Amino acid sequence: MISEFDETLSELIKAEEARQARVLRMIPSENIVSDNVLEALGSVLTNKYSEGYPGKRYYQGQAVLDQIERLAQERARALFGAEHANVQSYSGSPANMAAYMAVCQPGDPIVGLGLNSGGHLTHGRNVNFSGKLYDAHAIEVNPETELLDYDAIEKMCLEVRPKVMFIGTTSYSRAFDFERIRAIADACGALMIVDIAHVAGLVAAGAYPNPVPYADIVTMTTHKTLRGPRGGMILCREKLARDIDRAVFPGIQGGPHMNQVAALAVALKEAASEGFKRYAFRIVDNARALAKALVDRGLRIVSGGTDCHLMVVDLRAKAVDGKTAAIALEKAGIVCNFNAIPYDPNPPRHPSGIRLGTPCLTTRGLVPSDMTRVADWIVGVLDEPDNQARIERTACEVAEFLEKFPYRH
Ligand code: DSN
Repeated sequence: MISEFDETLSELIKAEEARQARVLRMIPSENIVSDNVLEALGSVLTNKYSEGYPGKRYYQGQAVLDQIERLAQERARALFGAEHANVQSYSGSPANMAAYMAVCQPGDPIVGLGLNSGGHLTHGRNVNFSGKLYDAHAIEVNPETELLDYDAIEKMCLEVRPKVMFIGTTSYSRAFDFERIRAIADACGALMIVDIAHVAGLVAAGAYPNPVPYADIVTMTTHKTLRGPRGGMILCREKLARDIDRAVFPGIQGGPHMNQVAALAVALKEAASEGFKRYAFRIVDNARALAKALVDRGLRIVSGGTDCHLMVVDLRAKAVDGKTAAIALEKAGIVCNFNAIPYDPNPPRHPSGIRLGTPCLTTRGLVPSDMTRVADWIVGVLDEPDNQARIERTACEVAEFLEKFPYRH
């Protein structure tokens, strides 16, 4: 027991669990895993090396681990309707790196969503391997609508002739038109890779469009809306299976973390349940209810709303920048990100927005009718970010409110 062996660390873990339980966790990329997922993560599977793939390993002693990895692969294929699944990626960035490595050479042209338009560092940002190794071109949302303009994307892709279109979001809150993206990819001779890290659980449940029928490769993290362990996963068509597998191992990684693979198998079983479907739809209902409540209280949601679990809120009407707001909100028991808005006039360290998400709140058990209360707390803090008495009162109210929602399941 850690509590007997290392009191210092034990107290720190307990303190973090208590912190997570007493605040509204609204960072959209976070969630709360089930105790079953935690149990698999903490199992003896962490003791074993398994470089290679089931039936083709470089270490002996794989009889059980081969079965575990095959189980995760089968569940992944069934859940998303994919031809092939690689479940070994350590997380989302290595999964994306493997997707590029499987089909691109350094210097190849690629297109991906710009960071302020909702993309991720690995979608071609200049400070990331994807922007350094490849000739990256950023897709930006329309400045008026803040939506993707598929005609403009097609025009750009016909000029750039990318090897891959790398489509995905960390803060674009609207559904992608995957059929249209496939048509653009075909028109310009590109491969279509979709990163569903944020929305994987929603896709699995049918609460968000599934790109698998259209895309050549689909990557994801497994710990966001999918509610699994921290990790990554890649789905692809059979004809790319060998290239993807070789890119993951030996291309990028050594031995897979088999405790993580087993925990993913647990999460995939959970995600195939009827209860998870209801949960995923409730995440979206909660996000829509929250967006409406914030708009009713005078805030602007980038792009006008949400089709998923997250939204970026433009704070310029409140005369508080995103970072100042995020710090004040955390003190009030509401934890979120500061985030740029598209074409943000303010610098990245003090951007104009915050990013809010509903996965953790939904996992706790909050429903759409709770969102007006959440919005009242948020807007109260944004109105008076320097009012310490109000902030402290809000933190107490939030903690008291959350006592009736269990943290561990
Ligand atoms: N860190 C993730 C997020 O917060 O969106 C992306 O990798």
